Amino acid sequence: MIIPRYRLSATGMPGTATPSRFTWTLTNLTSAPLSGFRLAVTSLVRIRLGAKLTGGTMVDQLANYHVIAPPDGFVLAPGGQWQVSGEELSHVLRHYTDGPKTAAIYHSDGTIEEIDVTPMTWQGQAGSPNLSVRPAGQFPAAETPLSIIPWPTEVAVVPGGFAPASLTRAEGPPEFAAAFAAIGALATRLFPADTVFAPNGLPVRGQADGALTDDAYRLAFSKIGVTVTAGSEQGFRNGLVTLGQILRGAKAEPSTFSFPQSGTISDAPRFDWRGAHLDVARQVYGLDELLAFVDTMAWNKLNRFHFHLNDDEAWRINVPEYPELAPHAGFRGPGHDMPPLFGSPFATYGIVYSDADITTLVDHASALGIITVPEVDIPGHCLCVLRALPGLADPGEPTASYRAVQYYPNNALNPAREEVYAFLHAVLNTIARLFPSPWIHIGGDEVSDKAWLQSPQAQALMAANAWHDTFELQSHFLCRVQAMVRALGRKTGAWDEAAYGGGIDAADTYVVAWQKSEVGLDLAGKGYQVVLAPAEFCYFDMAQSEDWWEPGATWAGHVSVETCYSFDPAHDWPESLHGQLIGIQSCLWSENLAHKPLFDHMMFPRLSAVAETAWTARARKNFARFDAIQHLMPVTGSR
Ligand code: TNX
Repeated sequence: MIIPRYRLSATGMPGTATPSRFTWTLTNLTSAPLSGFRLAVTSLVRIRLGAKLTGGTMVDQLANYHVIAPPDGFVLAPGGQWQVSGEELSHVLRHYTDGPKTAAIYHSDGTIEEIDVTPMTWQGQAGSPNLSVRPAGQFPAAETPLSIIPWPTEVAVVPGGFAPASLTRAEGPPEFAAAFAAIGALATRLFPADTVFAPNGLPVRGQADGALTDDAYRLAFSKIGVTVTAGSEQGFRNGLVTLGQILRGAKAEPSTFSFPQSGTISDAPRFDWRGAHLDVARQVYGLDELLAFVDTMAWNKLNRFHFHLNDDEAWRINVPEYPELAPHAGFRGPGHDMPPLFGSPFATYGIVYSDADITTLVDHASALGIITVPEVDIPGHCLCVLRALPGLADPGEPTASYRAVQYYPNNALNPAREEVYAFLHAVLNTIARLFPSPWIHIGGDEVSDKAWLQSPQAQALMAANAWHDTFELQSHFLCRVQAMVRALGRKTGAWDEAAYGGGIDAADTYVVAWQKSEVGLDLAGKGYQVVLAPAEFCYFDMAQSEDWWEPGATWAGHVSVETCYSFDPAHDWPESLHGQLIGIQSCLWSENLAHKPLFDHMMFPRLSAVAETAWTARARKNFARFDAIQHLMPVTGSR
C-alpha cells in the first residue's frame, strides 16, 4: 500500500446566501512543510467563476476543473491543514458524488502530484458510498412463476415439474441453428458458472413460420422437448433468450420458479426501438467493457445501442482527413488541450477507438440483433474539437463570449463557417463507413442561447436571412447536416432541441425526447418520429434515492427502480399520434463514472425496467413480479 502524502477531504453544508456551502480541507501527511503550491480539483459540482472563496483564490477554472491558490506566503506545516470554503456553486449538493473526485498539488517546481481524495461528507457526518445490489423481491402468488424479463405477451403454460439440466439444439432451419449458437455463446459469456445451452439436455427444435414478424416467436412446451417457432433469426434469438431465462431461474430457485411441462408462450414486443444509450466521452470505456454491456442488452431483448461518441470532454474516433483531431481530442490531462475533468487522473486519460474496434463492436452487437446507432454530437458539446481544430472557429469571435450549461466557453461549431461543413462532411463519411446503422444521430442538444451572437460571420449570416436568434441559426445548420446524412443514404436522429428555431425536417428523422415526457407529445404533434427517454424515468445518471451516500445527479429528480419501472409511455397521447412513437430508451451519462464500480449500480436493474416497459404492454407489467426476477438478470461485473 502506498502511504498518502496529502489528503483532500470535503464537506457540504447548508449555505447562507445560497443553498449549499462547501469546505475543502487539505492535510499535509508528510514530514515536510509545503509552500508555493496550488491545489487542483475535479468534481461534479462547479464553483462559479469569480466566486468569492474564503481561505484561497481561484486562479484557473474550466467547468469542473478548479485550481486554487492559498494566500501569499502560506506554508502548510507537516500534519497541518488548509481549508478553503465558499458558496456560489453550480447546484445544490445532494450526494457525495457532487464533491471532489480527483485532486493534485501543483508544486512550485512545476511537478504535479496526484493526492488522496476522500468522498465528500454532509455536515461532516461519516458514512460510505452505497454500491449495494438490489435484493430479490417476493414473487407474487397470482403470477405464473417463470423468470422472464421482459414479460411476454401471452403466457399459457402449466408450471411445475423439474427443470432440465440444460437445453440442447435439435433439428430446425439454418436461422434457428445460427440463433442457437449465438445465444448459447451469449449465455456462456454472461453466466460462465451456469450450464444453460449444452449437450445432453432437453431437446429444443426450431420451426419456421413466415407469418411471424421480426421479433415475434412462440414456445411450445412438452415433457419431451420445446419447440421454438419464429419467422427470422431475430425471432429465434428472442425465443431462446426467454427459454434460457426460464431455465436459469428454475434451476437456481426451484422453490420460486419452474420450467413448464406443457403449454405455450406467444410473444412480440410493444415497441420496435428498445434502446440504451452510453456516453463514452466523459469517461474511458475499453472495447471489452462495451462488448460486455452489449451482451447484457441482448439478454434484456434491447435492440438499439445509442453510442454517444463525443462531447466537450473527448472525441473517440479517427477521421483520416483530420489526423490531428483524435490524438488531441481523444485524451485529456495536464499538458493536453483539455485538463483533467470529472474524476480523471492528473495524467493522460483517454481512448480513441480504432476502426477495427468499431467493427468488432458493431458486428458483435449485430450478431445479437442490436443496431449500434452512432451519435456525433454537434453543434454544441464540441469544446475539445474546437481546441484540436482552432481553424473551425470564427477568428473574429471573442473568446468566452458565451458559456454552455456545463460552463464550457464557446463550445459550439459555427454554422457560418464553410470549414465546419467540410469537417462534418469528412466526419459523416467516416461514421457512415464504420457504422452500417440506418440512422446517424447528430446531437443538437444544449446549445447556449447566446451562442454565435458575438461571431461577426454568424451575425452576417443571420442578418442576410433576417434570423433573430441562435436557434434559427442552429436550425439552418442542422438542416444542412441532415442533407449530408441523407446524401449518405441514412436517416437522421437528434435530441429534442433539434426541433427548435424551425427545426430539422421531420421526414426520415427521429428525435429523442429527453427533457420531460410532455416534450415527446409536442414533437409528435410536429410530425417527428419520437423515441422517449424522459430524464425523470430513463436517466440512469440520476441517483436512486435521497440518501447522501447514493451516487448520482439530481437535476431530474431521483430515479428509483420503482420510478423507472413506472414509466408509462404515451399514456396521455391522443390515439392519432401513437404511430409516431417508435420506442423508448435509457441514457447513461458518464460524468460520475470515473469510479468503475459505479457502472453496474447505476445501470442495473434499471436497464431491465426500461427493457420491460419497451417490450411489455402496459396492462401486463407488474412491478412485484419484476422485482422478484431482476436479480437474475446479468451485470457487467464492475461492482
Ligand atoms: C444533459 S441529455 C445532457 C448531457 C448531460 C446530461 C446529464 C442531453 C441530450 N444532454 O450532456 O450529460 O444532461 O444528465
